[in-house]
Amino acid sequence: MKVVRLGMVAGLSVLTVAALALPAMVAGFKAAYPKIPAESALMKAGCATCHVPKSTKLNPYGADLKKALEAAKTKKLTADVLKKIESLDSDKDGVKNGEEIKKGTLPGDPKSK
Ligand SMILES: [Ca+2]
Repeated sequence: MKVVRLGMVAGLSVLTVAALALPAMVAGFKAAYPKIPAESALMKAGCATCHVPKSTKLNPYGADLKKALEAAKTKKLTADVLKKIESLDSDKDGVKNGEEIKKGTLPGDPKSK
């Protein structure tokens, strides 16, 4: 019983951290890219820009972004950090991250390009 309760507490903590961290990340992303097409998949993606939907797991774009944040020794998502991975094609769909963002497609999802 104790183990189950401990697991629930740990699970809640993970959810709380995610809920606190992600809106700031989404806000940082949208501030860096104010011209994302309004009705695009990217504009609707929110957390799924960098994460596997409904998960804290990172998609390939999120993983590259994490590396860039670590290299810049920051946790704050800025335009400078985002620019560093624009020339990559994180999801390997043949379209570079920067181009995908301009078009409003998902840089971490190879089915979106
Ligand atoms: Ca893509």
